[in-house]
Amino acid sequence: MKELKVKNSKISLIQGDITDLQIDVIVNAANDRLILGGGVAGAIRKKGGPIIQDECNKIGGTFVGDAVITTGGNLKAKHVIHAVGPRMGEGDEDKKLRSATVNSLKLMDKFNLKSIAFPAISTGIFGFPIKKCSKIMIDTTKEYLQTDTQIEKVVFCLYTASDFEVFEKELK
Ligand code: AR6
Repeated sequence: MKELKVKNSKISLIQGDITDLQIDVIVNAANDRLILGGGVAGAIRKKGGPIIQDECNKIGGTFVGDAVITTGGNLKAKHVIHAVGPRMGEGDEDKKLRSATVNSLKLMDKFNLKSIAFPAISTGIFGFPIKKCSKIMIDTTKEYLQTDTQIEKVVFCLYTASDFEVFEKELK
């Protein structure tokens, strides 16, 4: 299944590069210092331009499990939400991944934004297992969309075909 309706919203899956999406918000798999390194962050830095890192520097950093918002710079997306996922091995990883997902969705409602695309947070450089990530991120999103939200669309954008399959199985 590539799409699931939850109350008034929709969850969908797509395979590809998240920085190519035309959507209100794309999510960066960030670190707590908000320094854009490799992976998704590197792609955002390259395509979005230096203004995104500049705004991150002004914010300065945040805790693991939190999320902050900046402009999308030159990206097609209007904004980037920087969600700080856990590094595998630091402890309390599941709770922190759930929190990074919820706090991103809360920012959407705070700023009255309608559509958001997430990567598989923490599953690259930070080493979190993809299957567990798919369960945590999808369950958390379903629960959030059951509440009183004005988010219309949540996309999970998976980079590889195998990661896409894992999310597809979990959404069923
Ligand atoms: N579009 C969609 N997904 C992607 C893309 C892309 N362009 N590029 C990679 N992925 P990662 P993390 C997938 O490493 O593990 C950085 O240095 C990738 O295959 O981006 O949370 C930051 O600055 C993987 O499944 O994020 C942090 O310090 C997923 O996105 C740190 O890495 C997340 O991989 C964050 O590590």
